[in-house]
Amino acid sequence: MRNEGLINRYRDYMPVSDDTRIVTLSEGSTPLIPAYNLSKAIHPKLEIWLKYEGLNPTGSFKDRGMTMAITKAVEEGYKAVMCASTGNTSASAAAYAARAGIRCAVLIPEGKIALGKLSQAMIHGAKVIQIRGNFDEALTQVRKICEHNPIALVNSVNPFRIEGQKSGAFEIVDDFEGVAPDFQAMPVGNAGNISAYWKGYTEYHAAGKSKNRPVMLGFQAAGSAPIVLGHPVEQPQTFATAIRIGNPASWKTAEAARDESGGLIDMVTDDEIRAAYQKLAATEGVFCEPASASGVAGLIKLSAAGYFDDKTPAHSDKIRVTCILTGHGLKDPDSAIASAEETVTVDNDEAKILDAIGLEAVVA
Ligand code: AN7
Repeated sequence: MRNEGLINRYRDYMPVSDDTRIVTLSEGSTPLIPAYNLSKAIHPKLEIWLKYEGLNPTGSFKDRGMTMAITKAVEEGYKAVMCASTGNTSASAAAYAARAGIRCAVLIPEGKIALGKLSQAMIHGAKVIQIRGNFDEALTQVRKICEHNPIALVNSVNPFRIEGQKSGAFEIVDDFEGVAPDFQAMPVGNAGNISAYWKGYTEYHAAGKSKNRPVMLGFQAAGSAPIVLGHPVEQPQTFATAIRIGNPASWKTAEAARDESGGLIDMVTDDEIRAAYQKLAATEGVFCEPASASGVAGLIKLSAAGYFDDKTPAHSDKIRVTCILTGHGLKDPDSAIASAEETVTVDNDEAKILDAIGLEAVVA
């Protein structure tokens, strides 16, 4: 069946009417991939599933929120939208605004967004403005501008973004035929997505569509971990630029998701994120961007600390965990190249090529 987008798929749960003109790029319905090798490597009881959000139309989960936010902006008569972004929101806003035929301006921290994301915002025709400042400062500025001008704010402080993004939880429960996973691990940046997933799981549970709700495990980068530290971080740092955020807008709702689910929000170092990023690509064939690997990095950290040892559920001998891989690896080719073995260059000669391959080691 053709994918008509997540608003149509989950219409009963979305704030639209029969008259709403839906702006969609056939987002959502992304694959849920079993991670056999990772599961085995991390903990004998874990059954890890990867929700590959990089396969959304602009390569990240942001499209779930953006189809809803742009649909409503058009319905409300806006001719322009604006956002602050660490990259993916700007790429998604630019694409959906282009499709809707409205204007888009994005404010990004100068030099701190991945190349693929920048190229997307540019080619979709957004006005791309780099500021000398970080994401948090950009968001403060955009909120002010949108308050005083006829421009719709499409960051996740826009409640329609959360409505769209909650569909990720519906899809997971539908894939598992009416049960939520025992745990869900995911990155936390501005904290909209963990809030949205919890809302989705909660609504589906209340509607009788899901037997249970998962324990939510959120992970910030250690250099950008305001929720873990309990205070904003003025100069957030991490190579996972998507989550280089020091003062998350959805801080309170993320804490509520954590506490109501009996979960936690912890931090992982850049080294831990990089190791998980490489492992996903090299042992599962799944290429996500660095920030997206922080959920897997978190699972590795928790497992090593014995967190899962007493968590086997009564209904199964396995602990089922979903990891939300929020963005595609191609978003950030620089990080991939910097994290992988260097290429080699040799003459076009069979013996030299075999030597470079190290054939004996390969076929042994
Ligand atoms: C790949 O694009 O904030 O906790 O401006 O791009 O909902 O913020 C991106 C965030 C995780 C964190 N993974 O999600 C932006 C932006 C990826 C991301 C997050 C982001 P939230």
